[in-house]
Amino acid sequence: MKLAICCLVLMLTLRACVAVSASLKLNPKFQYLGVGYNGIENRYLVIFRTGFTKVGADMHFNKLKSTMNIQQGHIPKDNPCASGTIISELIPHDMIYIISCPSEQILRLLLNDNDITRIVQDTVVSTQQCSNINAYTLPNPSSLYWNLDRINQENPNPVDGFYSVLGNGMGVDLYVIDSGIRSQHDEFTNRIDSAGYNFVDGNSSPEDDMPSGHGTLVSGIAAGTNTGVCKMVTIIPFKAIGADGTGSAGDLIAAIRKAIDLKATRNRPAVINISLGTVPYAQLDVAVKSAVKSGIFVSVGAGNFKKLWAKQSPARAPKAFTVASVGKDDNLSWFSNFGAGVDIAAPGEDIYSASNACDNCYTNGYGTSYAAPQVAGVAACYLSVYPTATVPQVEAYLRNGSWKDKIGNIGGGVNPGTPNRILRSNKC
Ligand SMILES: [Ca+2]
Ligand SMILES: [Ca+2]
Repeated sequence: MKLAICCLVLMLTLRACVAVSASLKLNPKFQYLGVGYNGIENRYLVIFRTGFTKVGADMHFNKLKSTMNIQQGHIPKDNPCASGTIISELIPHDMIYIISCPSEQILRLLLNDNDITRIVQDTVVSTQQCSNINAYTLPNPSSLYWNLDRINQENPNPVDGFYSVLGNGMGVDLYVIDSGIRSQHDEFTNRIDSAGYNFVDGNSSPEDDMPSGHGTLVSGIAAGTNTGVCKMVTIIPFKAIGADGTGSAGDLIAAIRKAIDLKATRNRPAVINISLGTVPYAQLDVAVKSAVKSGIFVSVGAGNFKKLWAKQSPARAPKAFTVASVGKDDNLSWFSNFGAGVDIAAPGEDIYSASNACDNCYTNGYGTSYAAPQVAGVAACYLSVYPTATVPQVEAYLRNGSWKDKIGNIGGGVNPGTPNRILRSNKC
């Protein structure tokens, strides 16, 4: 019984519109939009040949009006077939017009007209929708997650308890080159890839044994399920810092080179986060340049010495995306490096994230180390929506989409040259 009612409804619907025959759809001058193209039924653009004149178009219209009894004027958006066939005025620059509700006979007549090159079904135009934005209600108390709360909204106060980000990170690799990771922590369940490596000890177990858990904190900020910016990205931990909190430029370079190799074999979009620094060191800058050349976006903390970005590597590397720190008032942090080589700023004070003390332990930290992974997270999430984006495209997305002119203590000789941009997570 239900089936019968359904068929009756379908028949009534079909009778209300003018069907287009299969043979007409095969006409090379006729472009009927297929499934998925949002074509508008009974509405077509008629395109005159190049060089056709407005006088010729008027003669064409007069012929249609007199011989086919077609009206010319405005085509109503709703129920256009209620008024029979209507043609619009000429759109002179493009030498096209719109026809609504033509019969098959009229369409064939137009297709046989040598002054008409093509008839294309009209298509629905809609406003730009942010269909790839993922929205999250922050856990209680949301004040712990102030950084996530801030970067999805224009102003820092008041934050609203919600976080949102373009993309989710699925299919993207995030290389965290740091002190390793507490791999069993709740924030990372099923998202740490076995390609991780320990460059300090030369084995494939990059567990975080540094007392402050720097790498675990950084990973949780970029990618933690609750504390992270990009919640479904794949984490590849590269341990280049030992338990004493130091490592070598050589190990850091080796880690960057391994990420480049893995990017090529895994063939997935990739981001590197480096929340580490050393003296200006050309070989390290070259390695970053190679990573960017291979298509990897590289986010680097600007450093915490209240000095120019150029005083350390790899923050000074031109190809690095160098991240300064701001606090809850949007001011550049008292410790943050600054200057024209900074690409963007992100929250870097009192940032809550996973601790390596236990599988459900948390802690918080201050430093550009904790600002950079937020940028890495936004970049990784963006790449999950646009997996073929180049590094310059990711950089342009971050720069152009940023919250601009929010940092109060820039300009007038204060923190000279620093661009006034704060990371935005939900630009689409
Ligand atoms: Ca918010
Ligand atoms: Ca840069």
